[in-house]
Amino acid sequence: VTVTREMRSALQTGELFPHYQPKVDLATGQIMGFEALARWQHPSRGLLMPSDFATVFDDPEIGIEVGQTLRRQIFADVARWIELDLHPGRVFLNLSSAQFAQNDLASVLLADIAFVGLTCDRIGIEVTETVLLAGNGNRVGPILDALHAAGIRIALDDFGTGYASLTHLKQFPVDEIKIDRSFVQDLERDPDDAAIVAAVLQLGQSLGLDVTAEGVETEAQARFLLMKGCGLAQGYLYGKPVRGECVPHLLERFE
Ligand code: G
Ligand code: G
Ligand code: NA
Ligand code: MN
Repeated sequence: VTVTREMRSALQTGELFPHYQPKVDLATGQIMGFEALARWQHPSRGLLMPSDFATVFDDPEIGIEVGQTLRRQIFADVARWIELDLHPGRVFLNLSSAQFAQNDLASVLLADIAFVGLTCDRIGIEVTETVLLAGNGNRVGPILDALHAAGIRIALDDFGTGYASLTHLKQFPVDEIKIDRSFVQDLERDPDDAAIVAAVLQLGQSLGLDVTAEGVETEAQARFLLMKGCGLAQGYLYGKPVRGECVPHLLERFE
């Protein structure tokens, strides 16, 4: 309750904003895009991470407004980078379950993209399996279908950690799966994790899906992933999430 009330004022004062973490092509190290991750510059508690305020994303009262505030900043940032002649690739935002309670989520999201002059080939969304399972009166499928048809790519986040059902990959217009960092972390020591990662990569290949490995921190992990055919990676080895202001500098290093 308190965090909801505090977030209401945070939305007015601009304390909630995105950071961006690069997604790279494992083979070349080139930046292929970013994931936008929420941060809250709290007036007394400092910079908060999503784990400190995760409840607001799914709060039925405020989740929709939180999502709107973040996505408008994200779209404006991406439009600015393109204006600067930079090539940010595709930028993914996370959608929460509460946001799918909004009937017209697809059309307002597409309108926000168009408002800043962006096209959908610049944008992707990430949803977890929990979001797919929540269903929201079967709104999730049609909304994802509409976004996908418009050219937005759909990534399934934290793959393998939830009530994973392979049916989701058939039932929803998924373009990409993201291997949760809990599987990547111990890749070198835990043969079970190594086997799971290899199996997910094979599944991705068979179904024609992009696969991103999350939480890549070491060269050894990167080598294993590359050897098993993983295309994309995200993690501290390539870059921590940074403020939007830092992204042009990051991109210029790679141009
Ligand atoms: O930034 P960090 O790695 O701590 O993020 C932790 C989790 O919070 C991630 O799983 C991410 O998907 C989620 N998250 C980050 N930003 C957002 C957001 O804007 N909306 C939603 N729904 N989840 C987010
Ligand atoms: O929930 P999601 O998987 O989208 O969130 C990613 C979270 O993981 C963020 O909080 C981000 O800051 C964190 N993160 C990103 N890269 C790494 C990494 O290489 N190692 C660790 N330990 N955490 C990471
Ligand atoms: Na995510
Ligand atoms: Mn993730």
